[in-house]
Amino acid sequence: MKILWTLLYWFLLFLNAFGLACGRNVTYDGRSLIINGQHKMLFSGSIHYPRSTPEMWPSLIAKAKEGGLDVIQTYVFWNLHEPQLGQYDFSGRRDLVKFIKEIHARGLYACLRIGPFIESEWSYGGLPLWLHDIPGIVYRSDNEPFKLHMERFTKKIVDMMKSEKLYASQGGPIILSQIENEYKNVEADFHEKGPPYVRWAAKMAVGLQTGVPWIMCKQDDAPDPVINTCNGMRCGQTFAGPNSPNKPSLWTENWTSFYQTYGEEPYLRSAEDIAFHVALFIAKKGGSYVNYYMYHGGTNFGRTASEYVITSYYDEAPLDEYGLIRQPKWGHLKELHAAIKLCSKPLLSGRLTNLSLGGKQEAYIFKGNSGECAAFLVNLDNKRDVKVLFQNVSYELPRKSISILPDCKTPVFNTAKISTQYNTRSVTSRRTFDSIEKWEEHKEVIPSIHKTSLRANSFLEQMSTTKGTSDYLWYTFRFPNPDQTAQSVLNVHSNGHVLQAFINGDFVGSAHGSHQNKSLSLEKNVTLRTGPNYISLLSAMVGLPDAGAHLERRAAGLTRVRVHGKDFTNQRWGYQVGLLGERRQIYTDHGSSKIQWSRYGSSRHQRLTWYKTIFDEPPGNDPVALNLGSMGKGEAWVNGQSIGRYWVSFLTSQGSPSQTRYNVPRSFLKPRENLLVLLEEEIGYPLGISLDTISRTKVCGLVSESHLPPVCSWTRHDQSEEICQINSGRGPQVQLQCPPNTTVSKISFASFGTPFGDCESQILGTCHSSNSRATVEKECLGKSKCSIIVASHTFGDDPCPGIPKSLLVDAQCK
Ligand SMILES: *[C@@H]1O[C@H](CO)[C@@H](O)[C@H](O)[C@H]1NC(C)=O
Ligand SMILES: *[C@@H]1O[C@H](CO)[C@@H](O)[C@H](O)[C@H]1NC(C)=O
Ligand SMILES: *[C@@H]1O[C@H](CO)[C@@H](O)[C@H](O)[C@H]1NC(C)=O
Ligand SMILES: *[C@@H]1O[C@H](CO)[C@@H](O)[C@H](O)[C@H]1NC(C)=O
Ligand SMILES: *[C@@H]1O[C@H](CO)[C@@H](O)[C@H](O)[C@H]1NC(C)=O
Ligand SMILES: *[C@@H]1O[C@H](CO)[C@@H](O)[C@H](O)[C@H]1NC(C)=O
Ligand SMILES: *[C@H]1O[C@H](CO)[C@@H](O)[C@H](O)[C@H]1NC(C)=O
Repeated sequence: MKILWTLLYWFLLFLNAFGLACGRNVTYDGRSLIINGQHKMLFSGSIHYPRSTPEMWPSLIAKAKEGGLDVIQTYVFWNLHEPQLGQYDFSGRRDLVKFIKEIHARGLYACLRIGPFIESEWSYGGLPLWLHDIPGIVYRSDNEPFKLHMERFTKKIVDMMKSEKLYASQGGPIILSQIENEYKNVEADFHEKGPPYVRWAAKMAVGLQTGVPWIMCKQDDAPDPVINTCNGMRCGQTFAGPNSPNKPSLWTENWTSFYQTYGEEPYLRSAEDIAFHVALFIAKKGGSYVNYYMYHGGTNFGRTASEYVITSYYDEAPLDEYGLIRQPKWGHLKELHAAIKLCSKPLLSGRLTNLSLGGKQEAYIFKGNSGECAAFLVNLDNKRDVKVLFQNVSYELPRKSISILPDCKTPVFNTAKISTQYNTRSVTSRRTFDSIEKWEEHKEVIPSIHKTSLRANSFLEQMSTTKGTSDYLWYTFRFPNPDQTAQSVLNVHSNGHVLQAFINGDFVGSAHGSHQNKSLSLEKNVTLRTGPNYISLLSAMVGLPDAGAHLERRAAGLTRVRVHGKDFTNQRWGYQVGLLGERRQIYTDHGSSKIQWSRYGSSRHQRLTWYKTIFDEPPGNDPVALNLGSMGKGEAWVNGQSIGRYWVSFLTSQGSPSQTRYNVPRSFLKPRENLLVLLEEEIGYPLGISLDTISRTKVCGLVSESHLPPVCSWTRHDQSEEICQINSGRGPQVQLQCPPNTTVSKISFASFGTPFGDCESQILGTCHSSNSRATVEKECLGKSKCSIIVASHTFGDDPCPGIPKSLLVDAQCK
């Protein structure tokens, strides 16, 4: 008998060691995903591993977890992993396995969106450009060459995840994977080749036997057992629902903002609006999975951004480009998650009923079998705050808001009432480069036709000529002065994106398109000389296309050139792929040392100049950014690593650049003598560049007496988990929290009464408690966090009885 027990013990140990015993069965039904037999309400956030650095991953994931997320979602970036057919790269920022393991280490789940077409404002939508050269290929269609490579890469990734035991079925964190991406947007363009491709993709994916469900987003005909999911801003209103009663409602992209292109202002989506639509999706559509796209956007390093997309990606997300917590977005969503988690039981097992509470007011009630009850009270009226009666109790509902009642009685959260703190980004200039001794320059040679070796008799298409190795393609031509007149007209048309024209080495004009209209034309009066004239046209791309059907048919570069009315399009042009500085890797230590650099300003300014300087790392841990506000357009490298394209001269309708600060991750830096190299395409002023550090040390709270108290008081449940208990009794509070390792050093403003303003600017109102500042200082100065109950008794007595009051506090952390 004893031997039997011993054997059993060893057997169990063996199972455990191989991860079999802890494998989790992931299935689903009409209500939700089911993990290990349990229905789940899951909040998820997109964080794309190559848009930050491995050094940033642990803290990003930890902040996501603290913000109440259960799942981290990422795309897989095919062209990053297989830059050449069969040559794979999973190093550094490309280390997908390390990223997934980091998610696992923090106790979160992962959703792997393999695609492998991903769009994602990523160069070529993630497809490797070498696909273009495969004969007969049609991307994303029932096309054998494409399917062959798509299957090969998908299998490569799935096998990699399997061999590292990363699927939940193997004890790992991956609970979902995605095949294709928003295909319904383009399916009609593929006519009869579309539907069989969808069926093939689903079958191929399911055949890979991951043990976890597959999803297709925005694909209402996703074949069983693949789940169709919603992407968008307002799935609570727009989602037609799963295509089978046995599939749950999942929202895979809840856009927290929107990507930004050059010439555009950032898209601001308020925390209140996001929270409203998430709560509506859960209440009205029975949603059980919501993913924020993006939770952290990060940086499009190098040339990875797609057409006209700026280098900073979704900076407005709950974690900003630098990974700093953006308030109140992060905190308001954290409270929303906590409030919804308090409703988990009735939400996941209860029955849904609804009732009207007025013209534009509705209640959604979830009732469980053992008496659990949760309610969502919705005011769809955008203009009016209302009072509603629900189960004989009166509730105030601000305009366009949802109150969450985890017991059908007590509202713990309202989507329009922010009780979490605000914070703003502070920028400190750490280094300037304002003396000419600090800079050296190197002028790129403007090639004329006898310096180029590639020839063709009609215009070459840009992407298929550069093969994506450079943004730049030179078109060069030589012609005799047509009729001896000095004045002439140059006329150029291009499919995009940016054109610079030189005649006999002199700049004559430039033009660019935009995200809305990529094509451009240039018409310039030019002076010709007698004898041969040399025309050099530089066509630059600002990212490869990433969206729409038939990417393989897209064209960029020049389409027509006329001089003096005569068409020179179908003549023998010479080409140079890329710039000489790029070819010599002038931006690396090694490449730079082999270049003849000149003193800054040693000759007249020229378009296309390389600049070089060195700098020491700023002290501390705050994120670092380069302010390139004095430059025009180009690319910047720090110690050989590209921090991305910049384009400061393309102004928005408000007259400002779309982006002036460019993220320099600390991990790119060494303590001393970092090499900074810039390629300026236009005329820039490097002496105006500064190196800044970024912090969010200014915090602010604005809470009224009628606010709800914070959703949770967190109590330690066991060693690892904190649980949220409904906060009772203590009333509304202003809660301030400083960034790690800092404390409140100054109260810049404090008023309990009727202060005017918000966290940008503050003025005292007619009602003001003279004890406001002293009370707040006593509670907060020198502390890393503090909370003040918003009620008269906190401040001694009531400064204006009968008048609704609030507390506005603005503080500085140090
Ligand atoms: C997973 O769960 C489903 C449904 O509950 C069940 O039918 C199946 O046998 C389970 N599979 C494993 C491997 O436990
Ligand atoms: C309430 O439920 C009924 C019956 O299920 C449905 O027809 C109606 O559209 C729902 N109303 C709202 C506002 O969702
Ligand atoms: C509401 O009040 C009415 C009459 O006062 C009573 O009959 C009813 O049971 C109450 N309903 C609830 C849900 O308390
Ligand atoms: C796009 O720009 C080109 C060149 O400036 C112009 O000819 C064309 O009409 C524009 N197209 C649209 C749709 O605005
Ligand atoms: C070129 O010069 C002519 C005559 O001086 C003038 O009318 C025309 O507007 C000019 N065109 C451009 C594009 O500058
Ligand atoms: C906070 O200070 C500790 C101890 O000095 C240090 O180890 C840690 O890295 C600091 N954290 C941050 C976020 O700066
Ligand atoms: C996604 O979240 C935002 C808030 O971040 C919200 O405004 C939006 O409506 C949500 N999208 C959907 C489809 O619910």
